[in-house]
This record gives sequence, C-alpha cells and structure tokens, in this order.
Amino acid sequence: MAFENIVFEQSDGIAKITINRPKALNALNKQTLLELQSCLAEVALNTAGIRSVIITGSGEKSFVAGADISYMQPLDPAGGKTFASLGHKVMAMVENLPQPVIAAVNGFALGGGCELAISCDIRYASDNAKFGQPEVNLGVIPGFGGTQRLPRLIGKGLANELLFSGKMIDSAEAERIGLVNRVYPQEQLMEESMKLAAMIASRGPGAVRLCKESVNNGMEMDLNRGCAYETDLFALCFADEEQQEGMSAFLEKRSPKF
Ligand code: CO8
Repeated sequence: MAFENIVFEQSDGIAKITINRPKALNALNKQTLLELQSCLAEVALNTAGIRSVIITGSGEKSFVAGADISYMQPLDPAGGKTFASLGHKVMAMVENLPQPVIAAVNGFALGGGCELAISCDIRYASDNAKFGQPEVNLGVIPGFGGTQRLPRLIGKGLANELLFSGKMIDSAEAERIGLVNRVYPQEQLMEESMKLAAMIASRGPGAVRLCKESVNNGMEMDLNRGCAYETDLFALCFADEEQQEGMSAFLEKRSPKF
C-alpha cells in the first residue's frame, strides 16, 4: 500500500501504520484521514495476514498534534460537519478493526491526536509524550470523539478537567489517570509496542477478535446483557478449530499452532 501522508509496513503478522507529516507534527488533514480510511479498510480484510496493528507518528516529537488547523480555519459549518464526520469514520474504523490496535504515542497527542490514541485498544507512550484536548483554545470542541471516548475511558470528572481547560498533561500523569497503559523511554517505545503486538499476534486470532468484540459491544450493554453476549461468543469459539488446537496443545504439553 503506497500513500503520501502515512507509511504502511507489515511483517510477521503485525501491521505498522505511521502518520507521516513531520513538518506539521503529523497533523491530520483530509488527505491523511482518507489515506488512513483506505489503509484500515485493507487491514480489516486481511485477518489472515495481519493479527495486530500499531499506530504511531513519524519523528521523535509528535504522535499527532491534532486535526490540521490550516485545513480547518476557513471551513463553514457544513465543511466542519463533513470533516468531523470523516474523522469519526476513521476513529470508528480503528475502534472496530477486527485486529487489536496499539497506539505507540511517541510525542504530542493533542486534539485529534489524543482522539486517535483513545480510539485504539491499548496505549503505550514515550516518556516525552504529552496529551491534551486543546480545542477550546481554538474556539471549537473536540470533533473526532473526544467528548465521548475520553469520559468513558478516564471518567467524567478527569475528562472534563482536560476538555474544559485545554491543558496538556505529561505521560506520567496520563499513566496515573489511566489514559495510557504504560510509559517507556522514547528509545524503547517501539520495541515494547512490537513485543506486545507480537504476543497478541501469537495468540488464537479468532479468540482475540472475539475478545475485542465482546469488550467493545459489551461495554454498550448492561451487565446481564453483556454476560449473555459473552456466553454466545464463548459458545462460538467451540465452532472453530482454534479451540481444539489450543486445548489439545495444553493437554499434550506443547505450544499451540494458531
Ligand atoms: N495543525 C496544523 N499545523 C500544525 C498543528 C496542527 N494541529 N500542530 C503543529 N502544526 C505545525 C505548526 O504550525 C508548525 O508549522 P510551521 O513550521 O509551518 O510554522 C509546525 O507544525 C511545528 O509546530 P510548532 O512550531 O508550533 O512546534 P512547537 O514545538 O513550538 O509546538 C505544539 C508544538 C505545542 C504541539 C504546537 O504546535 C501546537 O500547539 N499545535 C497545535 C495543537 C492543537 O491545538 N491541536 C488541536 C487541533 S484541533 C483538533 O484536533 C480538533 C479535532 C476535531 C476536528 C473536528 C473537525 C471539524
């Protein structure tokens, strides 16, 4: 897959998508979002070849410094709606991708960049990463899901503090409030993200996919419905040869071959 604003790499069942507009600190303009959309569509179709995904930013300074402000500045309400809708589509594609997605946050994750990170399933960050939703400084609100996913992830009070103040927090604070899973020195971030991606890629791919579906869809349900939904997905596992291989391998004291 060849793109102008993103770089797609694939090896050993892991796809790495790098947002690559370093001069604009990897800000998301329309073209970058369209490229992400077509890249993610291909990744979603290739569950046989791709078992986990990493999204990161190019360079050592920025993951994604937001939606592109130069692109947005002249927009009218209809243009704003179209752009926000495109961003929402891309974030939903990340969230609902069959494969787990790890955000390797290697610097600024602001505005649309923070929204992209929180659309991913898991967040690892470098020690120089900074997070925030600075939209109120620009006279707008988050438009790629920040007012919705951030409170669901870290709770309403903490999300409100970030959303209303527009302030930036460092990666240690982001880890403390559960916005990121782990923080690593910048030079170890990709290695650690790849290790996790490889571990996920080595597990039963169908089971991992159903786990993601169960968590994502179950979180929209009450507990009883969520547990009933999990029961159905659990039952589905027994229709797949993966379950036979995984359990037989355990009983035969060998590693499973998925
Ligand atoms: N958009 C466009 N260009 C950007 C952006 C951005 N979000 N962020 C940085 N850049 C550009 C700068 O303009 C600059 O370009 P140039 O060299 O041509 O002047 C270059 O990147 C380097 O940036 P700085 O010189 O500012 O670098 P600093 O190290 O001094 O500062 C910061 C880094 C703190 C990250 C600073 O660049 C900054 O504050 N950036 C803006 C952050 C921001 O406000 N992000 C939120 C944007 S709004 C948003 O994401 C809303 C999402 C929903 C949209 C809904 C659609 C309608």
